[in-house]
Amino acid sequence: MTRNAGTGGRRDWSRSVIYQVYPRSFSDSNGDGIGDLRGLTSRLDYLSALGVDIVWICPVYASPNRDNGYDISDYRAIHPDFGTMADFDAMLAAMHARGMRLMMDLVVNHTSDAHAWFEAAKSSRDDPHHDFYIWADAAQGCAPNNWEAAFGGSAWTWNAATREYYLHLFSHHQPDLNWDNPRVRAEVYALMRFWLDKGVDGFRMDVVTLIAKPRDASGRLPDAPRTRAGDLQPAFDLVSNCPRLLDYLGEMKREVLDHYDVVTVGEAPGISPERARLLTDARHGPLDMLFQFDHVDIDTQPGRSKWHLRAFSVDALRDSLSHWQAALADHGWNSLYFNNHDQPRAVSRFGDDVRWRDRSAKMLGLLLHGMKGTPFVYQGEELGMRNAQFSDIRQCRDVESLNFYHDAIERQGWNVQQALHAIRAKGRDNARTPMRWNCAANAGFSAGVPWMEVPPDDPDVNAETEMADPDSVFHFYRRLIALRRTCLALVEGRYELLLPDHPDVFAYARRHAGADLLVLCNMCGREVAFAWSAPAVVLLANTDRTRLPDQGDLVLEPYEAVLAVQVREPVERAAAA
Ligand code: TEU
Ligand code: CA
Repeated sequence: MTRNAGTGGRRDWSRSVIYQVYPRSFSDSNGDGIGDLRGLTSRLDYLSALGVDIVWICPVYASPNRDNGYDISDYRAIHPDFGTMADFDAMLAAMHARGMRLMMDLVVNHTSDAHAWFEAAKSSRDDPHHDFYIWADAAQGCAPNNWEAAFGGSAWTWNAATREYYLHLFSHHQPDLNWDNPRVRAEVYALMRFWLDKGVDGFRMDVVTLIAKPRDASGRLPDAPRTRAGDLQPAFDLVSNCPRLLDYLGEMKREVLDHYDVVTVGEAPGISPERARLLTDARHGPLDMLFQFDHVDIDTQPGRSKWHLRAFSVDALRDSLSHWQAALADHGWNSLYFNNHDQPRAVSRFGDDVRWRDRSAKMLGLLLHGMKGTPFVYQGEELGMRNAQFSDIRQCRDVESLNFYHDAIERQGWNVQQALHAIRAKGRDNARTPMRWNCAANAGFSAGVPWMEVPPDDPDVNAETEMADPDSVFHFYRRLIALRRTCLALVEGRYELLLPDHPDVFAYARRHAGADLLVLCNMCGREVAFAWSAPAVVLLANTDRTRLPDQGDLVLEPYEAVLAVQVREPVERAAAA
């Protein structure tokens, strides 16, 4: 996985499929109800069977867990909940022994307010660590600007000891680091080298596009534009397009990334396709790929917070994903995801998790893995795990949902059911219920009381049952992942949208010298018929279809998904008939 910096070559990870583990909810080895590193290590054969080769683990560093580990108090220590550094080393060795690579979560836009740097910084304006963070005087007795925090309230909190505000784009327990300070950058590069020297193979960089803050001529952080709905977006759009971001990531590339075999994915809320192409251009870009957010905002009312729901439409999803396929077609590289620890389960969001759970989960997998980019599979997605159906706020653990619930009811006039309805649809806890391993108590996740309830889901939605069923979502994902290893058209084929106006079918081709692949996905629970005239042989489908007709109507079953190779020559046509 050597960086081909400057050659324009695509690293070998472009055939990889990356599996995301939320360690707290993956597998508990010691019965304390919390997933841990030994538990994860015990499940590596399962990941090998699925066929993934890079594993991204969410943060396992020392943390007060105000945001479940995205508030780090010591970057070089393992949180005791997850085990010891020896457990980490054993897990890494076990992954490498299976030909797997480990991607760690690098959270350096902010630290925990319990980090020694912040403990010192907040004590005095003269402390050597004071300018590791972003401070500003009050403006007419109020916060320095109108930025709001992603978890509610102002992005500024008053610090009495130094009589000034500090910035936190997330919770007030997560003070933003001052990347304008070269000492901060040097500390980050040193901690990156610490993990890379231990053999870590990659980084997922948490909100990396937010690290550089825009300042006006007077050095002030300017107000963010208010949206027409009046719901001020966190200043993500303003911040993520700050010019100095390219300087800082370019320095990180020169100082660290170019000296190791490392794969990087930057989490990029607010990023534009143009800047994404710049950041991930294999010829000179500092990062290998990015997580953009456009397609996971399509069911949010424009300009409002994610809790203001809007019906999902195939048009919106197709436009969003096709736009990014086109934007990064020649330079830059897409990550491909529907699920992660911050998003509701896609089968509940874009499929039908009651009547067509199995088939719509497979359809969404094929829709995503058929595209150009690197697919990410989030734990349980390969089983068709769905949202948790929370009925009481006490079932939730996420700071974002808890803050929203209380603010909506106490300040915005929502009632309990309205707030719970929004949390059932968009709450991050939907993705954080324990992984389902078997039919035993707690789905085999823990012998103790899990930190989050295991929803009373379908008893057959679990790894053991699905590994024994060749027609399961698990084996469908396994076949999808295997195809990416052998089918060059899937890796390099040019994306071409088909049926651009169909209200229910998302269809596209992947044009390649070796073969033209066709992906057809019916994204609704009804049969759909449309004219079709491209004979093809089916490679993979979530039904028993084997061919596509060379003329006449094609009828897709509810949530049917097909990956096929288009038949090109007359002689092939005859064979396919
Ligand atoms: O998420 C950044 C981010 O944009 C999320 O806040 C997302 O927009 C929101 O959760 C959608 O509901 C990263 C991590 O993935 C997230 O878990 C952390 O809470 C956040 O950064 C702060 O580190
Ligand atoms: Ca445990």
